[in-house]
Amino acid sequence: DTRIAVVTGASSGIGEATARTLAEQGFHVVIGARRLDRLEKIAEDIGGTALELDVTDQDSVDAFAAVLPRVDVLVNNAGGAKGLATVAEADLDDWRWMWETNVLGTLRITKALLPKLIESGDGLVVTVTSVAALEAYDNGAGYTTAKHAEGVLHRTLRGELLGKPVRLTEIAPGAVETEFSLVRFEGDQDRADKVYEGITPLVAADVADVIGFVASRPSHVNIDQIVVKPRDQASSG
Ligand code: NJP
Repeated sequence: DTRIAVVTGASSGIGEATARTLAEQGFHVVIGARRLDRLEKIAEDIGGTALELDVTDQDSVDAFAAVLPRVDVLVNNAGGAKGLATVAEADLDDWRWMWETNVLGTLRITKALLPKLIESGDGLVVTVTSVAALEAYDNGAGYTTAKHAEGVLHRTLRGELLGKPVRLTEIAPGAVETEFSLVRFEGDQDRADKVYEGITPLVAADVADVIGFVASRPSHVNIDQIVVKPRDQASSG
């Protein structure tokens, strides 16, 4: 039986690269995101299945989960950031978007697919958090708090599933050149480019390689957490 890997947020960046890597490893990959046109092109390329998915919408998550016959791997990758602001000037709409997408989005899809991951007999949940899940930095609290919460959600599940046939790995990337910064700054390319000043960022395939490594370990091996950063990216405290 072909093993099925689900990758959320696979219409670009790390998710797209991960879908390609897992397809090369022999998984049938089901890719979900809001931009179905992009997904369909990627699915055609990799021989996978494209399904519309909005992780902030429970009906969308339920419809997505309902059509999956089995799930062996779930990559919780859908996410992102909006804005940069001090706590004093926090934009509540930006915070709401980040919490809905990164925290409740990951909760919704994980909850919906958990029974199938357990049923698989050898399930794997990979959650793409961030170095922002491990650190605090000025102007970043909307994103860092959301990514911390997503990380704690994932690590809690790791404890709760002990004794069940599901492995859980958190991947915490540093700066990766994707559409992430464009989304954060709402299409402002100049601001997005400044993020990478002084460092050579990772590319999406660097992170996908790590996820591919995790997915190809034997079923008794759990890799709890991997932090992957550009060589010259400092810790931010
Ligand atoms: O960014 P991007 P990345 N429902 O913008 C999707 C984390 N990370 O690959 O829905 C479903 O290219 C969106 O698809 P669409 C980051 O927090 C990154 O860098 O079609 N999907 C797109 O496919 C995130 O968790 C960096 O717009 C939704 C994807 O998410 C993960 O890496 C650093 C959605 C985002 O792809 C992948 O981000 C770091 C929704 N409601 C952590 N909303 C970095 N790049 O530097 C968005 O530490 N998506």
